[in-house]
Amino acid sequence: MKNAEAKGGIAPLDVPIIDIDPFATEFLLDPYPNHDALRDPGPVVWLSQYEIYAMARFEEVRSALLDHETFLSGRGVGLSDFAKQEPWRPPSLLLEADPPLHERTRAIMQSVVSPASLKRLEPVWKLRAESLADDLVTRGRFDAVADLSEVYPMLVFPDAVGLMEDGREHLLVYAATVFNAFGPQNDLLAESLVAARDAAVWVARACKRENLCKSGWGMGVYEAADSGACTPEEAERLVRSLLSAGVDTTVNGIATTIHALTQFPDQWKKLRDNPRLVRRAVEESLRWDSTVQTFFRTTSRDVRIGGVVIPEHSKVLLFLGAANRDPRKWDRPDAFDIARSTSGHVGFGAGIHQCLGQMIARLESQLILTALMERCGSIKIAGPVRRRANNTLHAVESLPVVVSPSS
Ligand code: OVV
Repeated sequence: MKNAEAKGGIAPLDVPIIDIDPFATEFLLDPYPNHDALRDPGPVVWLSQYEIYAMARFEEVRSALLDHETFLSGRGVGLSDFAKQEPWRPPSLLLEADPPLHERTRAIMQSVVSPASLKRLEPVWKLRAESLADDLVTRGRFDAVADLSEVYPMLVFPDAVGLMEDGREHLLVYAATVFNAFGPQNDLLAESLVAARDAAVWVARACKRENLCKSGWGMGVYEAADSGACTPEEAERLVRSLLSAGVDTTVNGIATTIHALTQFPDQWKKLRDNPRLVRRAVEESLRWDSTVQTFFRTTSRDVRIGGVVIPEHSKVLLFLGAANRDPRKWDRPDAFDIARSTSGHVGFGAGIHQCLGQMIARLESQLILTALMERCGSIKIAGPVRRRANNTLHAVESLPVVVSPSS
């Protein structure tokens, strides 16, 4: 056994045994060639490397996400079982919580990150997208990660939360570690934890009330505490959720959308011919190359799936990215097609834990993509595309592109 934290027990008799390591670097860099081997043997498989159950078909993944009473989040949504192992940081009160706690914290966050607050922010976010796109088109050649996808969310999100100015660059390092920490204790996590030491200190400071602007989502959470919805300590940890989940996700989501459009020039053309497809393009990108590839749950009871019983207290790895390309669900699953219906995709999860920030993510993606598409006739890969291995995110490190101004 590779990992001390994954004491899943001996291989069950009735479940296909798979020896693929979904947290090996090659897998993380390019998960797709492995997905058939995880989906085809059965609705539930056993990953011998970690001694855990896994599901990679759309139906079962979605059903598990919807059944939060059987598939718990409170024992962690990573490999580590919080009932057996101390988490690397105090658990998220949102992501790593079950009802009734989750109902209370989710309601607080939903009242703070409201559609109305986003509507107020949209005009400024649009201007910032347009000004960035102007610069990039003038340059003609740029890195769609370093110069675009890592830039735009940082131009809008930290201000919306109301974060202090100094040290915001720590956000990306911190988030990469948060997402690495859902995987096993591999080299990737070890290196990430070392790299993020200063970032974790900064994030802890940034979440404090005295370091947040008066208006902003962060202070909004503290105001909820003032009215009795939670304690000030809970508010601090809920602000941490915004910082953990709100940056690296959109950074990689935007990079992935652009990557997809460079690989499918006909789709770029289709989008330029019909800009109203931008919403669908963003959604299809999440389906076709899901930013969050995996999350775990822990079973609260014996649960029968297909012909097999997953015993209670089992960690189960859910392959969201594989579900979103399951041929049992999707026609031509590997084709990036911005005109298709992506209804039901699990790129934002499903059920009570479904992405709280999905409206933020969609707005950022749509605004920057629209600004870019209005200015660029073509966008082409202009150098080696590099992936960044992460235990949870399908991340892009470098995406050199050349754009031509629209005629
Ligand atoms: C969805 C998500 C990812 C990472 C961290 C958190 C949430 C959090 O709540 O801290």
